Amino acid sequence: MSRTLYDLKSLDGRRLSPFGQRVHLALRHKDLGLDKVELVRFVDKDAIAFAKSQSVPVLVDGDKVVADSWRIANHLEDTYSDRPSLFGGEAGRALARYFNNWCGIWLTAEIASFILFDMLQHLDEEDRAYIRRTREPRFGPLESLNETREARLPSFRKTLDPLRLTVKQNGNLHGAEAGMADFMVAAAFHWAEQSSAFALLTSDDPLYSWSKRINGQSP
Ligand SMILES: N[C@@H](CCC(=O)N[C@@H](CS)C(=O)NCC(=O)O)C(=O)O
Repeated sequence: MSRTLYDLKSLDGRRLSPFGQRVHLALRHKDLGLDKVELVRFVDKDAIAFAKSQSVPVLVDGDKVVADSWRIANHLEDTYSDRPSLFGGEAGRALARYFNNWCGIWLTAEIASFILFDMLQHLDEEDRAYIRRTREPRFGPLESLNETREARLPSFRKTLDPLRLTVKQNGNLHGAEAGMADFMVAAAFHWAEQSSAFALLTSDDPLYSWSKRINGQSP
C-alpha cells in the first residue's frame, strides 16, 4: 500500500507548513513511512483539487484520500490502532481537539504575525504575491508586522506560561510520552524557526528544548 503526503513547497527545501509538520511527527510516532512527498506551492490549487481541498496537508494512504491535519491524525489513529497511540484514548482525543482549535484559532495566527514577512524569502514570486493578497487584508502590510514585533514579543511569551508550566510539570503536554497535542503545538514553533531567524523562544526556555525534542532536532 503506498502512502503520499502533499505538503508545502519552499524554494529551499524548508518545511514551511505547521500543519504538514504535525503530520510528519504523527507518522513518525506511529512508525509509518511515506513513499512520496508531493510538494505544492500555495498557488497550486489544481494539484490538490482531487482531495476537494484548498490547503495542504493531504494524505493519500492506499485508496484513502484525507485532507486536513486533524482528520489525518484521526485517520492514522483509527487505521493503525495497533501502533503507538497519538491520543491515548477518547479522553485524550477530546483534549487534543482543544489544542487543534487553540493552534488553528490563536497560536498559528499569533506566530504568523512575527514571521510571515520573513517567510516570503523562502517562497517564489507567485506564492509571495499570493500570501500578500490573502494575508494582508487580515494582518495589514507584512513589513509593518516586523516593525512592531520586538515590542509585542514579551506579552506573547507571557501568554505561553500555561503551556510552559504544563511541559515542566508533565514532561510533555500529553504526559510522560509525547502525543498529538505536543505534535500540533511544537510543529507551530518549528514553522517559526524554519521561516525566520527571529527568536520566539529564548534558548533557556523549557519550551525551546521541548519543541526541539518533539521536532526531532537537537537543542
Ligand atoms: N485546518 C487545516 C489548515 C491547513 C492550512 O492552513 N494549510 C496551509 C499551509 S500551512 C495552506 O495550505 N494554505 C492554503 C492557502 O492559504 O490558500 C489543517 O489542519 O490541515
